[in-house]
Amino acid sequence: MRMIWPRPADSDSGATDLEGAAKMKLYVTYGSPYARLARIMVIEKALEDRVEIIAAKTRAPGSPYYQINPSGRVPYLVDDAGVGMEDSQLICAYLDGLDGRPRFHDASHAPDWTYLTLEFAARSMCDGIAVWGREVARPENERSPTTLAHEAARAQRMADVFEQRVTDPLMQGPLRMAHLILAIAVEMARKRGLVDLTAGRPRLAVWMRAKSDLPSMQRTAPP
Ligand SMILES: N[C@@H](CCC(=O)N[C@@H](CS)C(=O)NCC(=O)O)C(=O)O
Repeated sequence: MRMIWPRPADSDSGATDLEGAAKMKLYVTYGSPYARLARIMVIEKALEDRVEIIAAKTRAPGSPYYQINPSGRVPYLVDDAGVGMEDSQLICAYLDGLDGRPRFHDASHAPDWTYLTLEFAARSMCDGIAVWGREVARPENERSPTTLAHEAARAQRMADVFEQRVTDPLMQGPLRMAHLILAIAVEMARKRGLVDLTAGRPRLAVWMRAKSDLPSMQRTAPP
């Protein structure tokens, strides 16, 4: 995969591994759930020697990070050829496919719509909780109670959906993106003080315990 995006100015001075090959660079913030997905992928795919994790300064006027990724968002991956790409969905698929044996993504050309509906429902839930987290991080007088209530209610409805769906074999089998996204969404809701979405949802609670115990989840837990 090659994306058309200007190479960052510092791509020639990148860190190198023992063989002298340029390392990929993954720009993150440690509180970002989307960056966490990419960090989990680095661990799950044993890419830690090939990917340097770099903390980016986001949401800061004039941040030097904007020279690297003009959108200013994380995660952002600069591959070993200096080509940059953004969005957790793209970056996770790219990292997962590097060894030609993707585990978290379907390598076949026939989409599994049943699975994908679960993945995108989890992504929708995660997006809503991220909006809630951003809103609550604003100064109190800038927060929108309407947005907070809207996202809090969405999170509850989606948790109800997954209370029903986590027993589906697609949510029980080997780890896939849908599992990672749902797990980081539920953890984010609890960690940021929205709510423990597993409370009163016994199936989701059991499912979450197993996911939270994964080494890649533990090692990427937000501060
Ligand atoms: N759809 C994107 C969302 C990325 C995103 O929203 N990242 C947030 C952090 S959670 C960010 O970088 N915000 C900084 C900004 O908006 O300037 C993805 O999946 O990577």
